[in-house]
Amino acid sequence: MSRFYVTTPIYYVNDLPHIGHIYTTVVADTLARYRRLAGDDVFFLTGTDEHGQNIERAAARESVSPLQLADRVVARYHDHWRTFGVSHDDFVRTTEERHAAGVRELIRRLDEAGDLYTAKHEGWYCSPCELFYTEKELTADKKCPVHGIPAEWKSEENVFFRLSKYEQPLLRWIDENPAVIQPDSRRNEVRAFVAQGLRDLSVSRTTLSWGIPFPGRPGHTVYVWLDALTNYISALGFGGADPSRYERYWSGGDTRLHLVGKDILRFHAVYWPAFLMSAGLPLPTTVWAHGWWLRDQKKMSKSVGNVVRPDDLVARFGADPLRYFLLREMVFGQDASYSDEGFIDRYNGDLANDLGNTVSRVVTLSRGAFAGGTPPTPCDDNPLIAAAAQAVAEYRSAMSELAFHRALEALWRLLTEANQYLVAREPWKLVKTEGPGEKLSRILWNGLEACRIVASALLPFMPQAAEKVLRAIGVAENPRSLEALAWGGTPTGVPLAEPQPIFPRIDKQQYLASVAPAAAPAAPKEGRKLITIDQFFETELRVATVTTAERVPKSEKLIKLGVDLGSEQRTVVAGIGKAYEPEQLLGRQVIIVANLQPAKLMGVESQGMVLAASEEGKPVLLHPGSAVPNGTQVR
Ligand code: ME8
Repeated sequence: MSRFYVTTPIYYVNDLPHIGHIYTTVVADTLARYRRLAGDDVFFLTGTDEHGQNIERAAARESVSPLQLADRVVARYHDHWRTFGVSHDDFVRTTEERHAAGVRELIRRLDEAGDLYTAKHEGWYCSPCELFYTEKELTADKKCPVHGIPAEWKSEENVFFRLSKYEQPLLRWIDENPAVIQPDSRRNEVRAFVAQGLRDLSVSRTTLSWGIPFPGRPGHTVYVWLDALTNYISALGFGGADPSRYERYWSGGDTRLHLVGKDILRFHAVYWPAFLMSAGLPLPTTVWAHGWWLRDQKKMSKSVGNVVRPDDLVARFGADPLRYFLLREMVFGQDASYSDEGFIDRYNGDLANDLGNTVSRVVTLSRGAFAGGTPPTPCDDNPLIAAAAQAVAEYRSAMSELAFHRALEALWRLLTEANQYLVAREPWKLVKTEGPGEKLSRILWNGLEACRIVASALLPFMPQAAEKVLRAIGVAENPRSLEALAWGGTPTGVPLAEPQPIFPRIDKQQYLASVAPAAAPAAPKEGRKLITIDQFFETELRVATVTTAERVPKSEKLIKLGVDLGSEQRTVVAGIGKAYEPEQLLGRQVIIVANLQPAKLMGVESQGMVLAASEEGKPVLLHPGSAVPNGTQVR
């Protein structure tokens, strides 16, 4: 049994997950589920990166402590991973003591190896990267090459790690283990970066308080990347009282796989292995860098407002179609683009039609012909057997290369073959001409069997939907091993329920219209349209105090507010959930449009509207400059 350790990056808590974060986690989950089916001893780790200046600043902006901010965001991560069926074995937070213990032990070893020294450090610093750049690495106008914002000049006394000492060992490691950095193009990039010469790395900060105190260097805090990277072993108990998991999955493991986005490859393929070399610990066996998720071919960015969050998609389709889309659409090593049209086409084409319809067609035919159940006679001699064996072989080889899109393509080829097989044999005619005999039984059983193999192989990709397919075709329990992919497992003569659409087809035009951003109001042709004061006074604006606030389920934007208008209590739904947390709103005074016709928003009736200024799409609530009685009119 092979010991297989797989990790995602730990996510910063100054942002909520978008499809880029979800992608890495879904890849790790699919792989973990697959390797468990393959019989491996799997450990799958994810978590959150909670220290650093950016998080300190984000918390200060919201007037909460960094830990309060982190707790809130971590709760959202847990919700997301539950929704997405993510089967991680552990979730590490860098604010946990077990993590700090691991960091202290790693630093002790770096120090013992003579690889730490103190010196003055000056340079151009990008705070979102938490990294010093050389002048050459900055753009011509001294901006960060990643974020495009001006770098800050910083000068401070730091602890340095002798990274330069590991230049040759790193080159040897890369050359002797050609598969250690994937894909090859990225390995070449990393190799070239190391070969051009490595400068020692500053691994402490004196200007940062929100971090782990640097052992033995009062006033210094551990550099966030040295802190963060250590999660991969601290979570396993390295440096703690019980290192058994560390011994099982890291020092004694067979595969130590880090999945990362291409932007953080250097940290994982240069700094992290150098720290481990210095500490005398085993190195990762693979660092796998994926490409970038774009939206409509453009970089996603909060300021542009085009970041794809999963909430609306999940509320409408469930999590599995998004898991499928992400894994089917991104070709390993390349960037991929999300578009609403691309998503709905995959959903309707691959899931509703190819998978859903094939399953419901054979189930309906079997029920009709064989007393509401699966056919009585199986079949071990037909062209689908070879097609299935080939699809499974391709699937397995693609999975071992982490080529998820190819694994899915192989399964979809089998679905196509099964459909062609059924169309050529016309069981719907046969049932009328020959009745439910052995021939019909074999044909329909073969159709079900192809669906069973596809659904079993899809369990790692779409755990919930694949299980539904298996139940729909009469398989009572999920397979526990890849042996289920061999021909012959569909039970004969078991009852089949009436098929329910697993992926109900969605009208594409209606869907695209429903997700399109509201058209901007047409600009008046001649000048601005002016209203009279009487027209303005038709709008009744009043001051109210928020008494209750909760998120509307399944919506990222909507918050349901109970407000006190002095003479009455009302419920108002406000689209401010991306900018405010419910608990921040309690006790606040707000301005309400009090004579608006009630409207239902995601099933909740809103009796008014809360006024907010819109700063690049981000709502900022309006309130009176000093407290006034509830119900006071605004004019
Ligand atoms: O980098 N497409 O955390 P993070 C694909 N805390 N992947 C994307 C993406 C996109 N549009 N945007 C982000 C950190 N990612 C550190 C990691 S690990 C010791 C510390 C990926 O929350 C990004 O490439 O900013 C990275 O792999 C991951 O999301 C976490 O990003």
